[in-house]
Amino acid sequence: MGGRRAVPAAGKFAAMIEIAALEAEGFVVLPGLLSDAQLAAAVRHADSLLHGVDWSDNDFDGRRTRRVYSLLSRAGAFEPLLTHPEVHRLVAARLGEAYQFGMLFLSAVDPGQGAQSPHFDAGVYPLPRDVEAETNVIWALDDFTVDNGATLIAPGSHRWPPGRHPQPDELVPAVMPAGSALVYSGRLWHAAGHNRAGTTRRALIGEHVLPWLRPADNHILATGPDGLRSLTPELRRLAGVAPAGEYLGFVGGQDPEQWLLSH
Ligand SMILES: O=C(O)CCC(=O)C(=O)O
Repeated sequence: MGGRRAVPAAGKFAAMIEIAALEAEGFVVLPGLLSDAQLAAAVRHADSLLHGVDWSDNDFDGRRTRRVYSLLSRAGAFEPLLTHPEVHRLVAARLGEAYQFGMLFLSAVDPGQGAQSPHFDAGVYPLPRDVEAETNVIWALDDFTVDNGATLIAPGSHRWPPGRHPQPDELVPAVMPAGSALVYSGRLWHAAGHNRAGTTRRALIGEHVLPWLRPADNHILATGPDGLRSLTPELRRLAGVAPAGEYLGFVGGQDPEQWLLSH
């Protein structure tokens, strides 16, 4: 009995440390969150989505990088990643209980892709730097190594003032095994690293943003009413169907969830 009671207490303590690290450093790595079966299924799903996809046509996304957006109608084996309770516990600790997906995409950084320009994801919003508008996750579908372009992060940079950019020696690679999650503040400066290896580095990247902001991806339009109806209530909420407040996000004067299920 005593041993059984110790496990949740230890788990709660570990969770508090992760939240404190996320607040203090702007990121936390959750190693090996996925089971072997979940990871293998996610990798298979990634490969099926990437089939026939061309490299991106711009420098930021990466001209040796393949990306797939609008994933919600084909979440498939990504669903356990998109709804992982360990990730959402951290996101809720930073954003509160109500939030939605922002940009959501699969990224395959192929050999020879140079490093991305450093940026912070919440830079798309004209908000003061000290507002935590997003808490995001990068799921490693392959081992993230120094050679294959592990995400470069500038620890503590979520607290930097406007206009302060990272110097090259302030960026460190977030090395982690496949199946791990890098959870980070939308204010943290980071970039995809240079892939000098001979293999592709795949990642599933999900932003979570405050419910009253316009998300980077228009999930409602991309998924459509039928697609939304076929999602679980949790994914529907994350798609942005849930109202952001009493008079924010209703449709036809109704709660959008009820509207969707009655039309
Ligand atoms: O692939 C990565 O490591 C990060 C990509 C990224 O930050 C982005 O494209 O916004």
